[in-house]
Amino acid sequence: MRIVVLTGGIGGARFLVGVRAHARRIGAEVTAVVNVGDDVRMHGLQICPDLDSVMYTLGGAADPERGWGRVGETWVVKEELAKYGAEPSWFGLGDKDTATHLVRTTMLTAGYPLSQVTAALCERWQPGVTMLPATDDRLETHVVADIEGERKAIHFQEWWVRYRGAVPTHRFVFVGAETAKPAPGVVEAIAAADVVLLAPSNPVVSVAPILAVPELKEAVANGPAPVIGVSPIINGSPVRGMADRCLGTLGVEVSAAGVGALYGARSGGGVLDGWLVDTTDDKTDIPGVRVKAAPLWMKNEDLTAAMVASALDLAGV
Ligand code: FO1
Repeated sequence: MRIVVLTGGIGGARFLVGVRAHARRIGAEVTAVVNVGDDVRMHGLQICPDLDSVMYTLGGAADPERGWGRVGETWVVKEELAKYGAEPSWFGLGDKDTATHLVRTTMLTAGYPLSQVTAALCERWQPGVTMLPATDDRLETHVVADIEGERKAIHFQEWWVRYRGAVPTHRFVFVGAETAKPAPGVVEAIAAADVVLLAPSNPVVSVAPILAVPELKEAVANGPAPVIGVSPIINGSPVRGMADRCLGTLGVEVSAAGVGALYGARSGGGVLDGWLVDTTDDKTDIPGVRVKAAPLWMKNEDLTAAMVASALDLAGV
């Protein structure tokens, strides 16, 4: 069996740990198509937070408490940059993490596309799934927000890390998405998949930028594989992160039903065939979508693998 997962950062990475565990049990292959909208250039280095969260988590090197970057991290580079007064000072690069950004930036500067750079980095981390960026092209999430009384478009990282999303926010823009092409292997993986899963990642700033790549969306929406989404909202609250702020900006209810309706049924121009919700949300009804309830708290690998089994069951594969 071939499983494709559209995913963002830490929530998606934890979901992928369960996907990998379940795939090993049933002998399936997994391809993760990862959001690049959070990517940013800082201090001359190309940072890919979601690719790195997935790679470090599956490679057993992620910091479980911070939720991003490397476990056992040190911060000498950050401290030294601060002593130079180098901006942005609100964004922290750990020393170990910096090595990843140096290798990535060197390879990108030498002309390798992000997909090949990611494959090279994964040789070290052996994530056990094929990791593909959604696109090799520039695609960045920008946020239109009021900053000190002035309406501006700022990079997603500035909105989230510097302002913690706590500024009047009007919309999210996926700069470059319209002309971006799916990275090599993405459309092929979706076309050959037995099931496509939407990880319980932020629907607005993790999954939406992936689906904003026109040929990628087309491959998912019109492909042969059933598409099953896993709700990132349990009983009215996001599993983690800022999905509530993002959904609020779009005027979408922070609920399993709200996010399911945002993705929409494939039959109605959306992407979903099935929507897996938590048992506390078992009354959820999305027109045109099969809804199933299962425990969705990803407390450990076994519980997460059980969630994945429920998603495959819903897909009928
Ligand atoms: N999150 C923070 O809250 N503060 C930081 O200084 C920060 C630095 C950082 C560096 C590399 C990286 O891969 C991620 C980093 N993050 C940081 C996490 C990141 O901002 C977001 O949580 C994700 O982009 C959302 O998935």
